[in-house]
Amino acid sequence: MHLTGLELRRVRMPLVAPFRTSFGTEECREILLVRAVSDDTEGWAECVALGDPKYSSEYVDGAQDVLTRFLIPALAEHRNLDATTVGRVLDRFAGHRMAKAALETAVLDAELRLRDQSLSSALGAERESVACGVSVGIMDSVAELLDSVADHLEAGYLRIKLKIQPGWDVEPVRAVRERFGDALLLQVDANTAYHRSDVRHLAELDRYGLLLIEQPLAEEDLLGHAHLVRTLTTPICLDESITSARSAADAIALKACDVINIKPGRVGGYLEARRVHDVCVAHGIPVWCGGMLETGIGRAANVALAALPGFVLPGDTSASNRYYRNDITAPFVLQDGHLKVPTGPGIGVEPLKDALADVTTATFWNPL
Ligand code: OSB
Ligand code: MG
Repeated sequence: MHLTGLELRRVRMPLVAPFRTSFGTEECREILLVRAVSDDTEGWAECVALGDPKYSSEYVDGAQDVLTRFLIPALAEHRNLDATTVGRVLDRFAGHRMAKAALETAVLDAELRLRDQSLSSALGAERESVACGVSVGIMDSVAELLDSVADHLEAGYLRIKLKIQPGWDVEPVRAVRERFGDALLLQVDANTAYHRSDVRHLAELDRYGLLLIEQPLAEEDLLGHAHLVRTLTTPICLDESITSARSAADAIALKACDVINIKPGRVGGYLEARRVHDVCVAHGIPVWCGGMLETGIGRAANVALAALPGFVLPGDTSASNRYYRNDITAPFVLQDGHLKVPTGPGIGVEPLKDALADVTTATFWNPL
């Protein structure tokens, strides 16, 4: 495929409610979109980097900078581009996986549209819909949290994930269990907020029958997580620590996790995300699809990935209205706790022209 250029587009979208985690509060999503343009078609992707380098070292202005100065110019040397070639060309640059993922995915979307193939079928998906959970932020009070969880269960979500941090962990978990009962699928996510010295405190969560504890310790602390796996009865899930199929294989070999959260942006794209999935399936490690508060563009691709057979737990693939009043694609709507996997070519959705224009703050055209 001959690409004529790549457009970088900045959009700004207010969340329906502030989303608080152990690393900060997100009120408005600053997003970078990539559009790959060829003579015959175009492809879209969403870069999942957040505004600040707190969840990971990447941040949206940094992603835009590395794309503009290094990653896109590197593609200009190549006449004939497909997603696999993009991945190989970008490999010579260290890190910046979220920026690389966006570029590769935009090209992949365009390539699949030319072939008239859906992303879900290209990845080897087997399901027509995916089971959805919801990630519930830290709140000012337990009463407020219980109201929020009740609303999400009313909407049909099949699993609840509570964000936790020191001072907001055992008490909210206990209260949610007490109010909603033992049958509720419940898990927690610490986003690295704890230390090895907190092991005995974390073990207090064992009595609440959680599906898993996500990323309690630092990104680099595989041995600390391995100690937790041996010490706690609750399964340990890694998010931030898993940056590639190789790091997934290492974490599994070190017995540093029982479950893995796969986020395509974090591992450098959907092709690598499938390799992480395959490694996990080969080792009997259950996986689920994480989220980064995506618009419909990123969500469409995540839902396709979540339809692969190894995704045996409900994902953070919530409906559009959990995040945004007006999504930039046709909204993803929850049906019996599930989202439908798009079946059209590529990611299967396109931005709505007016909705996109309303939230766009800048566009940059990079000819190839
Ligand atoms: O750790 O999974 C996380 C959102 C932003 C950054 C990191 C995380 C999250 C979420 C929300 O938990 C997932 C979503 O609903 O998109
Ligand atoms: Mg997480």
